[in-house]
Amino acid sequence: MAVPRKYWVFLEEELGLVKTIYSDIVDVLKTKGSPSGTYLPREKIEFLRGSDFDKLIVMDRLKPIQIVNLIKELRRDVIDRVMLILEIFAEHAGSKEAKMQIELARLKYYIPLVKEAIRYAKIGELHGFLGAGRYGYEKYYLMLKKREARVRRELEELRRIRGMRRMQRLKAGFPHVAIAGYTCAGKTTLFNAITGLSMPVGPEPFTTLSPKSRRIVYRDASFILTDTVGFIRDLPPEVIEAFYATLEEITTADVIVNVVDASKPIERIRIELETTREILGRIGVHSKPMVVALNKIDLVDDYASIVSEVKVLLASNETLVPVSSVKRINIDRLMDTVYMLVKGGYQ
Ligand SMILES: Nc1nc2c(ncn2[C@@H]2O[C@H](COP(=O)(O)OP(=O)(O)OP(=O)(O)O)[C@@H](O)[C@H]2O)c(=O)[nH]1
Ligand SMILES: [Mg+2]
Repeated sequence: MAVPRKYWVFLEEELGLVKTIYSDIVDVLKTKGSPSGTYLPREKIEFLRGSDFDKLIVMDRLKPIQIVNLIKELRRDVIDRVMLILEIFAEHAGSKEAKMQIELARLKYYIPLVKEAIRYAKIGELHGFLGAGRYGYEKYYLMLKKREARVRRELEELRRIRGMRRMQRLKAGFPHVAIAGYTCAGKTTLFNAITGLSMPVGPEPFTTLSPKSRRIVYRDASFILTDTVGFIRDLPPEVIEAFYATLEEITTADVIVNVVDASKPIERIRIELETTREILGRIGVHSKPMVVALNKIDLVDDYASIVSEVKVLLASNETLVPVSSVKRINIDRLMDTVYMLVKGGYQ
């Protein structure tokens, strides 16, 4: 695994991503990360050539030419951070829609790679590359393009159905509350605590890929609560595009509950808040009423100081409620805040 300088401070999180799929990490190579044709400097490549490993994972977004060059140089499998995230998503995709969303994201990322491979006339040099097998890259490329068009059409259809369901909910007059936030913050645990359901939760990233909605009655308000897919730093645009139908559940929400993990250092909390805001901005969500659910408060020793530190990070449309979804601390207070915001928008 090669980690560029910009991610050294996030080494734990990056390792966590890799370990979700690959349990046996032989070595962690720190590198500057360069725009050169092979991304890694010559001496690192020489070092890797003589090392014993099956696959190199570069925790950066590489250009297609860089991936192809690395595969050629090392004669081993090479994937980058985007491909890794797509693998994790693929592993966790349960619903048909999630599977197709992942496939589209993968196709969008792989097609330029195959195109690059075609430019290498000597195809035999790219050993086992992208499973092209006996087809040859030209045929493979055409097949991928066709498949992309088909998946896109099918997803459009699913998106239309999802949109219709959403319209029905709107017509029925139910406001919509979406639970969003960084991956592993505890969104599904909170969703379960509120709804009484037991959707899968877990310490590994991207446990939830299909949004789940449930009608909630709280005091005299009825609203639809939706759990959504988690965010991460540098989430590839291909993933955002492929998951747009899912993320639309957030764009059409009246209120957003942004779940934040209070047990992380304040600098990480700041980055996660920013990441969530940035991704929300990218899908067109700006200054909606938002409750910041500062979750996992049961793990925090100095409750008062973490709350005051997070408070200063908030924007004017954001209200803070410290909670523990596991220990069910302050869930009522969170619901009261959501209730007020929902009522505020619907009177
Ligand atoms: N101690 C503690 N652990 C929590 C709390 N809420 C969630 N967790 C744990 O945090 C981990 C992630 O929880 P999830 O609910 O799966 O998180 P998520 O945000 O839905 O994650 P993704 O769907 O993967 O994006 C799990 O191991 C939970 O048990 C909490 O309030 N306190
Ligand atoms: Mg989840």
